[in-house]
Amino acid sequence: HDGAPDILVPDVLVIESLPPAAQAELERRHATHRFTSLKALHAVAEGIRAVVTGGGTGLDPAIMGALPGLRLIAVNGVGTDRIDLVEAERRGIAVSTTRGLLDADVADLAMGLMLDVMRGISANDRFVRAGEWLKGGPPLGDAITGKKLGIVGLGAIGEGIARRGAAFGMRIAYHTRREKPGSSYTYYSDIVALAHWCDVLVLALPGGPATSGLVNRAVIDAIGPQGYLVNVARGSVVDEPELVDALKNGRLGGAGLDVFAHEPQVPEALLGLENVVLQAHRGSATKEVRAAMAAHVIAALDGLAGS
Ligand code: 8YV
Repeated sequence: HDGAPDILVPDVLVIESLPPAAQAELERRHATHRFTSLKALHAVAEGIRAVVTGGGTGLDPAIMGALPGLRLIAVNGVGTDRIDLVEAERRGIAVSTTRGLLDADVADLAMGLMLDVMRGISANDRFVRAGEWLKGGPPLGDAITGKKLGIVGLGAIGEGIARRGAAFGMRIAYHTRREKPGSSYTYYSDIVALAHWCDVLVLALPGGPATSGLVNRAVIDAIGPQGYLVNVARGSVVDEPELVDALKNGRLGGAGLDVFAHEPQVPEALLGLENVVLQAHRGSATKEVRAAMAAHVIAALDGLAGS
């Protein structure tokens, strides 16, 4: 032993809620505390060995600093863009994620957002419910089959989106910092060139400083008034004021958005737009995947207890 405390049953600070059954299981196995304020945290800080946070929620560096015995950050997600990984490593804090568990469901939602915004499914639902059909037919949508799908980020989620798009008869191209060896899809080293080429641009890349604001006005204008943007990545990847302005002024054909710069706040100007589909960060939000993610989080905590 290096003199580190024996970690028998780690106290756990829960920042990201797990599904109720998983939360009950977590509380059965470990002493858990909910984060309410740094002041309240200080009362239990000494005993906290682990934190459960979310992919979208992150972990405030001040909290990391307030927990001298922290040994594990268990992310209920795959995005670590809001966790200071350098600081965690410096402090000897392990970071676990639910990598590999949510790829298919996020890719499914991306496909759903494409279908919805291009065919106007949600807009048409509102149209029928409002009795507008009695007065005449709704506007035509855009076909999916045969269209050009541009994907930014070709990790497991991006690959899943590409497979789904190909199954819908779409042509596929992608942009990443480096070309993916062996990929059968067309590579664009320049995101603006990909945006010019495609009919719909889907964002499936990590958040964080390296990608912040990557989808700027030039990219949005390259997609253009007949094109669509779908974002299942992070709100930070898009220049959100530019996106709102382009949607309001018809410089972008439409958007399917699952993530936003300041969740759960969504720009007011988007709420009334018929060519925008809005989701509350639902990428991994299925019963099956969230149960699997929670089981993974609890296993990581159990592993700490046994260490
Ligand atoms: C979160 C996400 O897991 O995985 C991620 O990084 O953004 C989401 O799937 C979810 O919001 C729970 O924190």
